[in-house]
Amino acid sequence: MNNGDHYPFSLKPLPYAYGALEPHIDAQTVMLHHDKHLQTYVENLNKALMDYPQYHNWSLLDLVRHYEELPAEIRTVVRNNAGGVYNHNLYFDTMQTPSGGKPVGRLAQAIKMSFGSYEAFQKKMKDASLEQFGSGWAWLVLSRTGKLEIMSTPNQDTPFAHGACPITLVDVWEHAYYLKYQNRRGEYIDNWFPLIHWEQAEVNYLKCIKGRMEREKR
Ligand code: MN3
Repeated sequence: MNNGDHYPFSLKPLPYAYGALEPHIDAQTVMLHHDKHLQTYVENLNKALMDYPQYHNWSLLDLVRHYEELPAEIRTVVRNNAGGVYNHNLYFDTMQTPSGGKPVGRLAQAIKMSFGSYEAFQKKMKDASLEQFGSGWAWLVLSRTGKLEIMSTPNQDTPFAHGACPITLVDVWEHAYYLKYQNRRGEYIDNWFPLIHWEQAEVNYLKCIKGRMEREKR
């Protein structure tokens, strides 16, 4: 049985309607981003793995974290496309209808402790988004040393390569915002903050902490 988390991968449905993120992100952008861009990553990942049955039981996370163990001829294409699928699934899942919500639970405390305030977190996140040259992502992560950090990655790379665990993320590829914001990436980031699904981010955070504790026990 394929629970969807190994080859052949399929497009994870959007957890909301295309228009759910309006007016911050328009329905057409969400539709193209999910149904076309993400679909292409899914298809290219499956194509890359097709002739390598020994990896057909690897989960998406296995592929994202351990692509370096793959044969050289598919390493880069899996790095880009498994990363593309993983990053977009997390991105779409960690947004919701604009609520103006703020961080909750233990994550709220950790943000306050690490950055001083929610506003200081926003500034750092926006800076990282603007400083990422070309295509990539900005992330709130739990670092290797167990601290909250902001980072950016190019292309479809993930924080796992740096020993960090993702909590929330924003897509700064132009396809994520160009229709509505053209070259104004900063304005898009400002409009992304009210979309953050903080309850989901808290779930991601607690999962990161648990994973870290389990690794330390070993
Ligand atoms: Mn994208």
